[in-house]
Amino acid sequence: MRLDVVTIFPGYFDALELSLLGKAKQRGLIDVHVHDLRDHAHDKHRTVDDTPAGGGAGMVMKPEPWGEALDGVLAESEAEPLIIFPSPAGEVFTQRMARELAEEPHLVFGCGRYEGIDQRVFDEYAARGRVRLVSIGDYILNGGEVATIAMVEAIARLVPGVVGNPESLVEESHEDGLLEYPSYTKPASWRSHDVPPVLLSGNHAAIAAWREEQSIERTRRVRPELLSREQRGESRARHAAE
Ligand code: 6GU
Repeated sequence: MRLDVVTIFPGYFDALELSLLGKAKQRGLIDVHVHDLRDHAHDKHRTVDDTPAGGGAGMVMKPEPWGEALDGVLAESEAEPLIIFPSPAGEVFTQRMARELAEEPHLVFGCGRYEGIDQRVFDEYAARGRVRLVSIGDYILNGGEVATIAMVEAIARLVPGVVGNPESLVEESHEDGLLEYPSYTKPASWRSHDVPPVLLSGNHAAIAAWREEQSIERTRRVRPELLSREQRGESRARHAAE
């Protein structure tokens, strides 16, 4: 999978050299190219922002550097890349979206700062190809860089070969729509907290049933909106009465 990132802070993406993703890069499973947007600003101060049309607070990213940077990335692409603009105004990133994006041969992330990017940049690339605005949740970050790192990590670990044991991918939180059950290791007793006896029983069916129950209970407590009506234990009659 090829990944291109356009940003005014390339240093954020040094984090992709670490751990599993760094190894995946070394092994050629993911090919990451980070581009400094300021290389496409040609005035003395390498300006990438300007005051908003119509007035108001903050600054808006100018279209010309974005156009030059993205044209360069697209010209080098052998696929039809999907361009993702991280934005709190976008659709919410989920494990389902990560699975979908892990199938793409080429993703381009355009990291905006300030109050955002001139709307014509989105319009231009949406007219020429595929563009998605994507948010990582309902809170505000200073720019798209941290959101991009989160998305790249979630997507890249689903690329075949990146995670050594693919079985470890299937039992995780969100893969089956539930939160993960609690995990334990040795010793069996630590500071008078015990590993639940069922996990030491050797009874694989009982262990699977306990984990399922723990997953549902945890989800009901923390994220009830993830459960279906049946899993929440609500009757049709109660819903009809609401
Ligand atoms: Cl993708 N960008 C910014 N700036 N803030 C966010 C976000 C993205 N997702 C959640 N908050």
